[in-house]
Amino acid sequence: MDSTRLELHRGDITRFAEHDAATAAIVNAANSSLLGGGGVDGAIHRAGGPSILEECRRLRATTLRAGLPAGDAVATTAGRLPARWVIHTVGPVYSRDDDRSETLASCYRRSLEVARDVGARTVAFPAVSAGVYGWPLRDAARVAVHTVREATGADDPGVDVVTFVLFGDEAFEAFAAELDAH
Ligand code: AR6
Repeated sequence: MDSTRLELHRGDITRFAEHDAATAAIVNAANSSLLGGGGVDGAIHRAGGPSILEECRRLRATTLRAGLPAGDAVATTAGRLPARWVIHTVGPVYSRDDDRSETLASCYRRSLEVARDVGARTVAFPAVSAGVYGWPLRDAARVAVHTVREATGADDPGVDVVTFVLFGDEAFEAFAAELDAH
């Protein structure tokens, strides 16, 4: 098949609906507890309803007793969201002194692997780590676009469409510039 299409969308990821919700995954910028928070995480749990949190609690009681490490990803149901799965990933907290961009890249790679494992055809990403976790937008966009391009450029790209869903003009412009740059 053709390679994965990369798209941009401005808006709220909880309202972003793919044509076919039955094969759509939405990525959550979560924290290691998986038990909720602010930003995208809060919005996803509010809009998706309690079933997502229930499943996160089950994961914490079974396979993820120590929580989900930064750079990793795990899927749950999407509750009432217009998607079939939420893929929770944990971005690194930005640090000026310590280059954590490999961990940020891993969030995108692992989320795409999980998407492929569950059978998702489309994946919507927020700008992981670019909010509460303080990552400068332009650099967050660079890591996101570069990593997704690289991870989907192989013979078996796995998913058909990856959409970066950006909240606000600054984030949208940063991702648009990065996509145009290559
Ligand atoms: N749709 C799309 N993008 C959004 C939305 C939304 N509804 N809400 C915020 N953004 P953040 P992080 C943007 O803080 O930096 C939580 O408390 C936002 O403007 O959600 O990875 C978690 O529980 C920013 O560009 O995630 C963790 O503790 C981007 O999404 C922590 O925050 C990411 O911002 C994770 O911090």
